[in-house]
Amino acid sequence: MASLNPPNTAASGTLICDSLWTGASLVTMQDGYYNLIENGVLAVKDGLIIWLGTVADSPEFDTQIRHDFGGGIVTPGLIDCHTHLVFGGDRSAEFEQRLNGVSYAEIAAQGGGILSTVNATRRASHQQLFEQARFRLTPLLAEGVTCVEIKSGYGLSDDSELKMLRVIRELAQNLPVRIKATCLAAHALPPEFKGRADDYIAHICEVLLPQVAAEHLADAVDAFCEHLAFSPEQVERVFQAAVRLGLPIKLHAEQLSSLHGSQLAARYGALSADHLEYATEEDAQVMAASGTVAVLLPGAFYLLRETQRPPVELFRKHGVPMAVASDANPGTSPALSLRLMLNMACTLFRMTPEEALAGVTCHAARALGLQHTHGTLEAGKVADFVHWPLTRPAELVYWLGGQLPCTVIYQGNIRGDVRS
Ligand code: DI6
Ligand code: FE
Repeated sequence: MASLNPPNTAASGTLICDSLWTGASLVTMQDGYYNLIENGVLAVKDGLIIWLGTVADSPEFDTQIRHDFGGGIVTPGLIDCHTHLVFGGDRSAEFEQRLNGVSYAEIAAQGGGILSTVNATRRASHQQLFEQARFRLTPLLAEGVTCVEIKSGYGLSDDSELKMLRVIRELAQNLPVRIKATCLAAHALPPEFKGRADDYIAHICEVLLPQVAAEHLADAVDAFCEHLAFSPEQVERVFQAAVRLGLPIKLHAEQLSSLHGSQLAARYGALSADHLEYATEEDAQVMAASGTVAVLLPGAFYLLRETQRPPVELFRKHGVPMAVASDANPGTSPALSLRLMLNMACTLFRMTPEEALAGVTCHAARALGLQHTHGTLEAGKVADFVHWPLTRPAELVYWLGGQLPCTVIYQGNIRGDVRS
């Protein structure tokens, strides 16, 4: 006979769970707002949140583990939805050159920039790339990141792009963090295809992407739509191939100039368009209509000493969800702190602390297609959450680095020292 009780409820009305978390305020981030539950209760079963609310509303719980936080706040696990964490070498020498007055475009034209990282990445072994990326992930994890996206795009040959994507998959298997892999083969023109950008695009569409899809090595496809990278027409061919293969799309758009790549991406139902310093009101309207997330990257803006801010007011006006990410990469954003990006999103881009926090939780989840399982504290979602020794959520954004979380709960369990 079918039970009259929901599956986790004993006959007495007691809720059966694996662990119960009490004694802190819950910053749920539901619908993009703090939606604070003071002195909250959070019940976890099978790695999912099965109940949350106030002490007053709590049912009886039958649980093995009771954890009293003794104060502080709890947020969803932080999500860094745009990174390039797998790469060989570093570009501190170029950083120095730029400070001596050489522009990013000039460095790229001299064969530096992205291509110098491509050379270093091609030379590096799978194991070297894995170890270096793990080393860079450590500080992100230490500050409460439970989900991260990592792009390829420094290989630019079949072997090297596949090597990068396999490294990303291996990181996902070995580290206590949810990792989404994105194929960014259309990041720059490889030297082998100099003067033949259309041929490289055709190669990506006809050879590389089908192989990536066949081996399930990527969760999305990205491209760099810019004068010094690929045109909207070329990007559209990549999108068509991605659609044929059933892969979601993302796009680096309007970072240095306005080519309306963000509109193109939105018309293809992209998960996100990223950077967007030069986005227009029409771009924002088309993105809003398709639910494409605007991923804002203050690290690259800061490092390039950009002066054109992304049109946050227009995204707000038209209801475009805004995410914030590190863009961690060796050239334009050697950023290994998402907390710092939160502060920079407010000081440089004029986002509010609540918007910035939504940008690394619920809207970041949406930018990865994970909005139904991640990004907020809600019953039914994965139990990724972070306990902070802070009194107000805005404190997370206000401090420039500093205080680390007390406890990170990943898939329902306390995450130990990520360095071991
Ligand atoms: N935009 C960026 O800021 C990075 N890639 C991109 O498409 C820069 C990557 C690099 O310079 O290595
Ligand atoms: Fe990027």
